[in-house]
Amino acid sequence: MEFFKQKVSYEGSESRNPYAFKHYNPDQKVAGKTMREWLPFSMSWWHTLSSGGRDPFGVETADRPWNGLDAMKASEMRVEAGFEFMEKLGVDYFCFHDRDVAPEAKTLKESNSNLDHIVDIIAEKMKATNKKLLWGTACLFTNPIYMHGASTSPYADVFAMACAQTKKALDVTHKLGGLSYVFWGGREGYETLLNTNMKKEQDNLAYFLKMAVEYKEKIGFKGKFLIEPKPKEPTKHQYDFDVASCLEFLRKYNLEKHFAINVEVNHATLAGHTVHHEINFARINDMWGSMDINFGDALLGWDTDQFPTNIYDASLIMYELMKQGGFTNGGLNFDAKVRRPSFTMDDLLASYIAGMDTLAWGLKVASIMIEDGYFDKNIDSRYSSYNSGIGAKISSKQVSLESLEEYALTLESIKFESGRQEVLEAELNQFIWKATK
Ligand code: XUL
Ligand code: CO
Repeated sequence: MEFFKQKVSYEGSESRNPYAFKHYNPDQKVAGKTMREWLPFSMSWWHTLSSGGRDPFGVETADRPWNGLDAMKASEMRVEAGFEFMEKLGVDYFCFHDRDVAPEAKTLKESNSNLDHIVDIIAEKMKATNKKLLWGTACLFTNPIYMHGASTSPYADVFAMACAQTKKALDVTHKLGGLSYVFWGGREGYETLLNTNMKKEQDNLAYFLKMAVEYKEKIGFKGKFLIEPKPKEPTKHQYDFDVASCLEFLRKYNLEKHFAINVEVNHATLAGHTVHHEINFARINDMWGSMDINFGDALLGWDTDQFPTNIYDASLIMYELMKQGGFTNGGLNFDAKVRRPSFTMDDLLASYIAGMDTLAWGLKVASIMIEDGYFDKNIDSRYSSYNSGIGAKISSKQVSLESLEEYALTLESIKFESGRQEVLEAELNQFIWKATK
């Protein structure tokens, strides 16, 4: 059975074919590396294969060949479709939660055996196609037992179940050679402090992560552990609010050297940050590990998980990625879903093409920005007062409040220059324009 209409190829920026790349040309070199190397794209199993477009007001709309099949048969068919999808698009990686790939059963034992069955099929497919696992994770949020939290549940039995499920998800991620393993604390947060012991919950969350680190070392899993921040949804207060609060948490519990951050664009938006802020903050702290590359909607206050088509943000994301020199254990995972009315199989293909093209175009913009050096030069000159005189002494930490008071008392005026924000933003537009030519 063939699931998707055609193999997607690069036709150049003049093409009007929705099933062709206009910017993503995998073998094209950008700043010494191919686009394919800069952009380790990953298919999210859950949004691409498992989700059907259900929302709080209506059932699934997606027209999928596995609709109505027995759950295990549907899971097997999804494997076929997923690998054909990656092949046709030229996507090298995929990501999954344990429960996206195989159905959850009544007992953990049965769920584990369902998972083993599908993972064996995935392993065969990986061998045959050379596709790789970017990361695996455990779904610690859909099962009703997690209604009060998983590792932060007030119920010790639930804590145990969360640990058991994580152990198994780590085993299969290790078996499939995952580059990383993600912890997104979907239910790790709270609604009201009137029924919550926040200290106990945070201590338990840290203990859970510590045991995962120990188990990782025990089984010899070489992948990176990633924390994915999100400020709210499903709970009102999520413990992994944003990059800064995750870092603070990891440092408090001495876990930081075992983790990096998986930054998700829409989660940054929900935290009231730009994604540029979040990745820059992770990068300057040597903690930027990977990226979930969906975008939100400026008018909606929830996680809409849309495919990235905003070239302005894509350019800034790629600017940070190039400054980091690329990813080592990370990639660009399309944690994005088609809109509910985009219900056909071909919509999946067209949406990934739109997202991949936007990021490839952003990469071209970023390489021109870096080569030109305009923004770096501007920032260097803005801070140049720290290069000589009193500034040099401050930079080399040779001052005190007393010596600075002595200096400040002699100051007659301070020389300022314009911040030129509007000029800089217009310049970014020019780089975007240059990259289209
Ligand atoms: C939810 C979300 C998750 C994580 C993995 O908002 O982003 O899909 O990426 O659990
Ligand atoms: Co995500």
